Amino acid sequence: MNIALLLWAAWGGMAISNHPADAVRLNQLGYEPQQEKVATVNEGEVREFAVVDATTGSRVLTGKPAYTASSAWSDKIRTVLDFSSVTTPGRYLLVVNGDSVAFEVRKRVLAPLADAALKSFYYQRTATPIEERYAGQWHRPAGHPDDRVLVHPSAAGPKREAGTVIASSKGWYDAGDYNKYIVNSAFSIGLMEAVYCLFPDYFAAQRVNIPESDNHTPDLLDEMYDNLSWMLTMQDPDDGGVYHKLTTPSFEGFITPAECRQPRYVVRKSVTAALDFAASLAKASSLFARFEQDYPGFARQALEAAERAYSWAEANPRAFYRQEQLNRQYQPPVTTGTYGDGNADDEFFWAATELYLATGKPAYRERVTTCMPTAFAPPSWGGTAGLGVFAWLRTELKPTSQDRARTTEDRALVKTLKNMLLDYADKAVRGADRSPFHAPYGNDPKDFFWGSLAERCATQGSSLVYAYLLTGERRYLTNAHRDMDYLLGRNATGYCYVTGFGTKSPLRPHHRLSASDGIDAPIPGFLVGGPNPGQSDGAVYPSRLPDESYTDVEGSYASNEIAINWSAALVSLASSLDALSARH
Ligand code: 9MR
Ligand code: 9MR
Repeated sequence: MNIALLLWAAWGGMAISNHPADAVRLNQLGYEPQQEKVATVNEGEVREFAVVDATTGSRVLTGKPAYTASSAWSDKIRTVLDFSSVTTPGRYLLVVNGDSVAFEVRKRVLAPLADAALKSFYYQRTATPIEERYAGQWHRPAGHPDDRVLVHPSAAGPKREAGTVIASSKGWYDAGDYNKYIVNSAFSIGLMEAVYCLFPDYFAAQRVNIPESDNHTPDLLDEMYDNLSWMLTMQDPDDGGVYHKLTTPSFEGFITPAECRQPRYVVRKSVTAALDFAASLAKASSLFARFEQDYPGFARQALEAAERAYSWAEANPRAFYRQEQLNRQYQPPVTTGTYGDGNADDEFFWAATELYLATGKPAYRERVTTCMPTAFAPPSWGGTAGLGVFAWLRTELKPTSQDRARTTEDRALVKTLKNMLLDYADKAVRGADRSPFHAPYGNDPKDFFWGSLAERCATQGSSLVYAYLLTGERRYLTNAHRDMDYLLGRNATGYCYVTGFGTKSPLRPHHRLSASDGIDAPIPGFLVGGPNPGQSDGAVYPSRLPDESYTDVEGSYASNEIAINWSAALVSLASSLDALSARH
């Protein structure tokens, strides 16, 4: 029977209208059997819907809408359908107003996404050839070797004069561009270290087919090592300070790495770079201690480097990265990404926390007290306090002999931070189940900005996972899944925002590697930045509404770029949800 006939039969002979084909918005990857299953009809009145078994054609459910909800910034009224009672694994069609959308119910439905999110880092590796047996059609020669990098005048010191040539190989390209920035690199590592600590067994079992997959170390740590080993080269051996970035003076064009000709520089040491470096390497030191076999000496080296960077930051607390100011003083001017930040309290909190947990030294503990956050916010590259909170919470959730939070004061601190996080979580989930897309994310215009799908939606989901683990209350986990549903298609544009996944996903991301490789399909597994009403890139957008300010064109770096911190946020949420579903 053809599909139209089948639907017609299933719907009881009702005429199929010429409704826009993507009116029905749902998670395009599918649903776990026990998970809440909800779709949003983007327009039109809905009286009834049906779920049909896609193989047999038999109707398994007839339902009425759960509720309608109007947008906070437009006159659009959406209708929400709940078909959670469909729990038998299989393929189905959701039929509504003559439209039909396929969906799947499957165990471990997020596993391929979690794997691909991690694998996306492999594709971003700069200095190793990306081989066909790991990368399939996206194989390519090694990119920038960075074995001859110049010390920029802004970074010169008595022992390393301007123009000194250093080696600073390996690590990941930051994003759609070809530069490497310590702040974002270390932050990305930090997010992944945090999720690793929650689910070590999950990551021990994960294989994503990278060159190191057969060694004794989990792939997640292997992948992080490529970047950590680069980070170590960004420390000035003379004073322990850390260069803010390794960059060309201006952004390269949309060419392959091999075609790039601009010189590359290490630029200015900064306090935020030093602290993010210290925090992520202190934690790496305790994680890699168990894998000496594959990475001999690294754990010790990482901790030493972390402590030196931290001391430098203590001595230079006002050394913020200010690119415009530097460009008035030094040649050549540098116009690439800034990761600028004029407040290092949150970086101090994260770094002092990880160094205290790694060493037990009282000086770090004292510093923690002086730069405590007053409220919880999901972590982002410019606001790292949340990573410090996650670190303290893991001492309660996953106590290990390596973490030294044992004193009464430490326990009291953990309790305070736990309450902060739960306070945030309760506010976040309020109203989600009456909202247009049935998610905690996306109901406030402030939810949409450069990179917000990762920096507001995915990290909110991960924060709700902590709330769930701390309390056992399922509503937090349900809401974390709802944020994932938003990312994967139940949203105002109908995009599944991860390259290579779902039925409608970004095809032209702002990504030099994808754009220059001669392959139509973008490299898979990347979460794009997403709707950004700033629209600051001169691209043509279909709408000015906050949640529809997205355009799948190469020129849209404000809405359609990819980036390692966004990939890390996807690794965090997808792996957490997949790990928890494997437990049920
Ligand atoms: O490609 C660059 C992207 O990685 C950055 O996020 C973005 C903002 O800093 O800038 C992009 O580069 C653009 C530059 O700023 C202006 N000229 C066009 C460049 C993109 O083709
Ligand atoms: O993620 C960054 C975002 O928060 C900023 O608003 C934006 C503009 O400064 O820059 C983003 O980071 C870009 C970085 O500067 C250069 N590489 C690409 C990053 C993602 O767009």
